[in-house]
Amino acid sequence: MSRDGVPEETPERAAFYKKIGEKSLTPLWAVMSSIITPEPKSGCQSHLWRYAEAKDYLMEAGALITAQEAERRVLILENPGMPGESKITTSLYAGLQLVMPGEVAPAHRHSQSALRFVLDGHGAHTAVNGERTMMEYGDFVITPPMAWHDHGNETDEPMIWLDGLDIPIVGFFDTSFAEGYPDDEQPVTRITGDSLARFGANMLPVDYRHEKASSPIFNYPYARSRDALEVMKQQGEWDPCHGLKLRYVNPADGGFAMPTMAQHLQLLPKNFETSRYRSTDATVFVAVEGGGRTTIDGQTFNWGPKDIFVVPSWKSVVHQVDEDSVLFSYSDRAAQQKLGLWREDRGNV
Ligand code: 1HN
Repeated sequence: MSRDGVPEETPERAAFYKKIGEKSLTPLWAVMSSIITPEPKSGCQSHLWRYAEAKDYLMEAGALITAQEAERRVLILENPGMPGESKITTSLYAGLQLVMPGEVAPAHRHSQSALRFVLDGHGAHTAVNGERTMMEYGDFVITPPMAWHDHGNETDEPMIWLDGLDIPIVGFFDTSFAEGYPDDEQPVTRITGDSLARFGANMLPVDYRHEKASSPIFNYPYARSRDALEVMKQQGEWDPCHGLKLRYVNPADGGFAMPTMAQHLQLLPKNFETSRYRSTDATVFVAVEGGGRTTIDGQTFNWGPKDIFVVPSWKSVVHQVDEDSVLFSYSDRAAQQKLGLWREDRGNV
């Protein structure tokens, strides 16, 4: 046995591997230690994207191509450890999308789930299944699998948000379907605010039967989530690893808002330092308010509002903040928990 756990390759063995290779057969013992690792071993690297810098490039893209021509004018946040793969983590995609005043990103649908987290502008809309929602800073908006969706900006300011999709997961299962809508925009058939009224008031329509895998709410307004954290803050019960951390839920079943992706919003009070924490769900963080630094596996990243950073699977994380700070995050925890794969390590706290 050589040092990497792979049995030595003798000339006889090499000849044998070559011979059976022609028959689409290959020896497990030559690859076993690289496919079954004692701990997660990922190509995903820790990385931070400074929003101001990315926004400058996105605005430059705004002058190069219209939303109409691009279908979606997006700069992908591509993990430097996996170039060319359109991935921010092994299982997830992230991008920054720009919709200029007067533009429409045409209606389409696909089997990938999408989330939006609003970063710039206010009052542009996204339409999902016949209902429009106006988007404001920090709003978390979902597009369920195979739901028609289009975006439009009738304001006089550019609108920018972070897109998070489960593209690599859907690709892994070879289950991608997509189609365009015959018109740029789908007909508006429901009033704005309808889904939040029906499902977002701690109540459900009397005969509602929950059959879909995604939440019936498609905009979780930041104002509401932020207020909840502010009230909880007064109680002063801090989790050592997370500060105050809330999970976005599907109100119909208490599960995650989306079938594959989990989202959270957390508040870390001024001068808080979290305890070392790691979990198997590689996580994308967006700084919403405040400022501080996050140390991932010994490497420190300073961040301020709108900066985006990624923590790979099973790497330890410590956040330190200089002022009250809010972080939005998303990961594939929803999928991992359904499959019985998710693990965390809180140290001893
Ligand atoms: C998509 O549908 C949107 O609807 C954004 O805004 C990004 C990336 C890949 C595939 C579909 C959107 C996307 C996407």
